[in-house]
Amino acid sequence: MLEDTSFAIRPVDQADEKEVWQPVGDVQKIEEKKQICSFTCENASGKIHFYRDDIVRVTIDPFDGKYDSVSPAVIATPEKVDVHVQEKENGWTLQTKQLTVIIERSPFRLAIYDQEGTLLVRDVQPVCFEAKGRMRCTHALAPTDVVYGLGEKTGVLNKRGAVWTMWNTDVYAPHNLETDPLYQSHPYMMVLKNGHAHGIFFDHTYKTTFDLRHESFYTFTSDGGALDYYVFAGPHPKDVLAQYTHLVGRMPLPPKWALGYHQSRYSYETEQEVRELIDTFRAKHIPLDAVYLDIHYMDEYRVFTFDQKRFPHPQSLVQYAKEQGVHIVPIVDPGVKVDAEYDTYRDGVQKDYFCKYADGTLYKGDVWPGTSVFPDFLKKKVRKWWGEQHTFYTDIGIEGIWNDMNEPSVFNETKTMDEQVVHDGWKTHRQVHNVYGMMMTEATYHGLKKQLKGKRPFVLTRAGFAGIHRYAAVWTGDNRSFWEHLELSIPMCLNLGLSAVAFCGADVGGFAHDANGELLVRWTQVGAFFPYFRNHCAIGFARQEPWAFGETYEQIIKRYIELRYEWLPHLYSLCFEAHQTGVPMMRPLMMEYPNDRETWNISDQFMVGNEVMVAPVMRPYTAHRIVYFPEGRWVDYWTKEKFEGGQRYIVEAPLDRLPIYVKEGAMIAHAKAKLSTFIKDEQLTLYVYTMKEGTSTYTLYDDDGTTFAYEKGEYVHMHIRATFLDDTVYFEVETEGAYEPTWQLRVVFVGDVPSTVVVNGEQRAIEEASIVL
Ligand code: MIG
Repeated sequence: MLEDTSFAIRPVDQADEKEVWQPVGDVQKIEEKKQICSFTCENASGKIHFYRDDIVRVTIDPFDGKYDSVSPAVIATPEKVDVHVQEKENGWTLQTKQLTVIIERSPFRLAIYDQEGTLLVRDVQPVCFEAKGRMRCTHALAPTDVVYGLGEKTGVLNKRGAVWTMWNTDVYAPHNLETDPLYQSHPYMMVLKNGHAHGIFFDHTYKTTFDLRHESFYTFTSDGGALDYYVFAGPHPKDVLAQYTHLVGRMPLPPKWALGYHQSRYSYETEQEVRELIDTFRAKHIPLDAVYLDIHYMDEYRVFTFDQKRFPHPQSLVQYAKEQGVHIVPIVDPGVKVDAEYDTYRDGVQKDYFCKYADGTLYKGDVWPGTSVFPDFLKKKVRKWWGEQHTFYTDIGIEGIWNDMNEPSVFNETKTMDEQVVHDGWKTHRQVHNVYGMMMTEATYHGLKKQLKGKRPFVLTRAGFAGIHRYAAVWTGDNRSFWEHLELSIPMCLNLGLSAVAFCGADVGGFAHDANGELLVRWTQVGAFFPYFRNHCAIGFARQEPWAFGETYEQIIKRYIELRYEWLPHLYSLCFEAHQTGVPMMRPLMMEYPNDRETWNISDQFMVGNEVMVAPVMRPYTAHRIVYFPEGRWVDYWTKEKFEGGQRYIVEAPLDRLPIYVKEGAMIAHAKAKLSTFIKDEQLTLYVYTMKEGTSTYTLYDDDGTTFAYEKGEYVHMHIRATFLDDTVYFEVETEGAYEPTWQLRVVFVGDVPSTVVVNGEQRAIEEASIVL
């Protein structure tokens, strides 16, 4: 407890850590073969490897391969690239169509430029290493550069001005702007330089730090492993995402139900309680697609069991829920209870699947079930085995799993597994800690995928590493029912999205602490436009279901949950875009307006796609706020009032109003509100926000919402182009894909209704301001 007093800042520990950094030295030899340039320095060997014209990998190894990378992040292999090499007075120049890498010989230093000559990366100090296996590099940053990404971090959108650490950690203490690290590690940044974006990914699984406190440089330090990073040329922020996700993969399409409204609590403790919960939603006509079973469903927290008293008939519960259009999602933690009569423990011990120390003794740690062991997810056969255990759930109709505590979290001083534990042979926990959770989630995803026979699994995870989006949605862990945490959730999820985790969200209403009606309303309004939308609440705190705070609040909350379902066709189309391009559905304004410096630091507004902007109210007793509008004209979604962009306005937002703005000219597809995604749409409406003159485009995507048939072309992809001219709208509609939609698409004009409408060259009659496309 002394650490809570001034004792914590006693002088003795504040003395500089004695650092023994050694530079890699001058380049002695260099050799270029195909698209790999290998070089030898006095104290290290290195490689510059072009993966594409716009992606280059840099590795520098002073340790003779002792610390080979075990990162699962990268799934792309290099493509053929033409590299032009030139020797210069003090080094070499390597050039592709999009990147120029300059190697300085003495001392060894790199500079990387894009094809327009923008400086992306430059060593401002020599790359250094420490005998213990640590590495450090220091790259130039201009004072006006903005840094985004770094995955799941607190703070504002721009990550400069702080040190960020990557070391997956369970943090129940209130998350502050500075709380770091949290549950995930994404050693990846997107840098915006005068409107030009580039990316850099340090593929290190060891603990790493990004020191962004300085005006003209940043320092990256890894606790181990050869230096290994990739640079993405950009120049548009969307290009950077396309390049990064080319390397680490893109999200599969989630089942549609995963995009609906989800209700959770730690815990709904009995079967009866879950049934009543679903019944209440239905009686009140509030949409609902999933209910979560937190740890109480298990028999003394043994994974792959149900408590016989609390949940005597899990199969009929799952069945009952499905009849109401609801999926049941149970939690699965990695800790396996030490209990010689428990099958999962026995089986895992017999097969030698749990983590051990080098001397062969099992690692044991305390988690919910008491003393537990932990599967070695770094081993392929363990992942397969773990995946297979999930037939316990899928056999009774479960299609979604929630992975928690997979940092891994252990109830001890270090909060995690002993760093001396070895995985998959001889990888220490120190080395693989940050990927443990991702490997668990991969096991879960693949297990479910196999068992669901063609249906899309849904997995939610707390821990993760770069690439986690290939397997799961991510939620930001244990926030609280604080207004500050509502605010925090926006830059956190925006930066997760910029780090390729497009499908993410925060616990709506706040996990710990007591929510109140006003907070829950404001949070539900925002949550309805986050990629992942779940209300979750901790044990011992005020109930937080939509009706928990009385009729007035309930009606508004219900309206916004319905709004979510009205916006689903748009959100689902954006999901497909994320799946195809890596560009997330929820975006910072910067992503659409990188040349408008006013957008660079906006943490309290966001875009949903490229033409919809949300500017929530996130303060108590507050019914107005300042909104920044980028260039162009914007239409208030509710009042249809117009705003001229390039300036700020004070807007009114009473409790029942989430400020939403649509760009003039935009088209947005909506459905009718419904109780669950189980119900098919018969009609979709394309709202066309008319303008005087100009062109706009929209892509509407749909498929069966449940299977992988979309991978074989079973989808409908409508590319709609609208040209507004002389009171006429000309639509050009192109449709691809083999899926026969269940709906008809009706066009409704918002704003001035045109006098003439032409669809693919054919004039059409307008009835009640609408036509059918
Ligand atoms: O608090 O399983 O973040 O969502 O309800 C420790 C119980 C364990 C942490 C998760 C939270 C979940 C809770 N878990």
